[in-house]
Amino acid sequence: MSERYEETSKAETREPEQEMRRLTRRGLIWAGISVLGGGAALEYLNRAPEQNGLGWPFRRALRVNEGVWGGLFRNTSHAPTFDPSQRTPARVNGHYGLGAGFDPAKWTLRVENVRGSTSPIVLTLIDIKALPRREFTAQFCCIEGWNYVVTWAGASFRDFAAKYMPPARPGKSQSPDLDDLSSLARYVYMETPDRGYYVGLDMQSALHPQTLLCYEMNGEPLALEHGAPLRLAIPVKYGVKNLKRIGLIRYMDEPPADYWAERGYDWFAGL
Ligand SMILES: Nc1nc2c(c(=O)[nH]1)N[C@H]1C(S)=C(S)[C@@H](COP(=O)(O)O)O[C@H]1N2
Ligand SMILES: [Mo]
Repeated sequence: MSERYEETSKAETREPEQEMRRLTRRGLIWAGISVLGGGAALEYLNRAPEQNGLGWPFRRALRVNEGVWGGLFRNTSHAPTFDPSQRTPARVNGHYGLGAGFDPAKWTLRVENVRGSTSPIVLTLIDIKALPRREFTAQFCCIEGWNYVVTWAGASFRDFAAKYMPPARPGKSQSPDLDDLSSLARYVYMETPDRGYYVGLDMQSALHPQTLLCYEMNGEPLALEHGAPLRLAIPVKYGVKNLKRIGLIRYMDEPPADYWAERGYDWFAGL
């Protein structure tokens, strides 16, 4: 049974206020870059000394954006969705944490800090597939500048979190309401079974209705190179956050480690 994602053509129906917010967000990115002004600046950027692998003016723009994006981002704005006929050929990128010698048949998912549970929970794909199946077609964007349009299917992280609840934030009541973000642990950390790749997510983005624990891609079971048996599909973030081969999900209140943030990229990595 397929519960199709019903938010098609959000672009046309967007509220003016949302549209404004989106434009503001875009504007801030470009403002950050254009402060330096024009082509000469671009050439300068290319020659700027590297700091964590990025020229420092980029680092600085990213740091500013990180600050404003979290505040501007709302769960009410969706990544645009497409008709499956608009799919474009998928690419494979990023093999960290996807070493050989992995047996998807023996895979389990470990979940730490679930509310009301004193020890980690161990799940299988059967548990994930027991949650409602969600499917939608969206653009997948790598920060390297390429993208593809892809149909994802899986369980929404939101449904997962409703069953395996994040803990209450220290000092807050045990409200079962996932919309009451201020009462929940702030972050979600995910890593591959071998810990070779890992991402940190803000709780709001994790609970975004389009964030999927994904086991199908373009109508087929997920291929190993795309993260079988379970990957994250989070279209409100750049590709880097779409962790392939999830081995662990950990609710956290401290900012989690993040593979590419440690190497100079924006921790938030929102689109
Ligand atoms: N385990 C793992 N997941 C990963 C990566 C990786 O190196 N290892 N790379 C990320 C990046 S940068 C991109 S663009 C996407 C690419 O996903 P795809 O190969 O399914 O297109 O995977 C993301 N998830
Ligand atoms: Mo990427």
